[in-house]
Amino acid sequence: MSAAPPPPPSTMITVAPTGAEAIKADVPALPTTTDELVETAIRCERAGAAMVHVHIRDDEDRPTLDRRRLTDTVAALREQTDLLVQLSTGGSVTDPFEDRLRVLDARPDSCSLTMGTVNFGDAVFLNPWPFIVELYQASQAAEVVPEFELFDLGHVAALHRLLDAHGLPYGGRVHCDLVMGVPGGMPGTAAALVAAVAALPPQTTSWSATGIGRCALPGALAALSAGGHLRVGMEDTVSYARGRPVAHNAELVQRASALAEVAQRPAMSPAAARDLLQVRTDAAR
Ligand code: KMH
Ligand code: ZN
Repeated sequence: MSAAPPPPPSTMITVAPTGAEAIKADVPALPTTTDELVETAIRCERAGAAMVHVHIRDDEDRPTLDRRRLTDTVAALREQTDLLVQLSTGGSVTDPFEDRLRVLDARPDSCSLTMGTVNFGDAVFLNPWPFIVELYQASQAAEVVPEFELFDLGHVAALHRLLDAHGLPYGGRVHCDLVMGVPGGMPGTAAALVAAVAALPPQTTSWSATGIGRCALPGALAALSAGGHLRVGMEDTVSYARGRPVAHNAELVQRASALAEVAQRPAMSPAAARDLLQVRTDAAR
């Protein structure tokens, strides 16, 4: 176990605007079409986001990993914004491993890579070790920078094992996201965050935190105070405050930006985030 890296001078804000779980009919503000996603990305970039974590939907607003649609979405986001584009390889809990691996064919800057299986509400988010290794090696070959999604302390231990056995990611940086408050994963508390950060592998160069549901705000405050970056968005919470639905993802980014400013670690530009994560330069502007 190692000490956490020193607090960075600025904060990378990732927006996760859609996810695979919320249903458009229940949450009309959820961006599900490409046009809605691009409009969201533009507004979130203006509000301080540096990266967008993308799940796409089909014409009926259902989660999909359709390769053509993923490729077109990456292109549309690159054309209209400077944001780093991170594609989810988690998809939805029903997506087959084969489709999750093929996400890399869409050539994003970054991809999520979850470090273990976790109960996910009433479902199970499956990430067996052989799949983790295959996805990791595919990300190295495709020159896509992974963001290691850690839902539990066991996932932190699995990251030690992965890096020890298979070396550093493409680009040489190790960026983690602590996902806290999923029913089945670690709780969204400062104590859990501190324990997870203390257990991160020594190769870790940056980390962020994501609080699910009512853990969104406490998670962000704990992350800022412990030197982490932030992920916010309607994938993680559809409530801005008790009884007040999120009207637009940009509201959550604005709030994260304001908190980062108060913490004297203002929001980082996409260019600075490219440098932080060492994403491929042919994908950069
Ligand atoms: N939708 C969850 C089952 C990821 O994007 O990699 C998985 C998830 C994590 O959202
Ligand atoms: Zn996701």
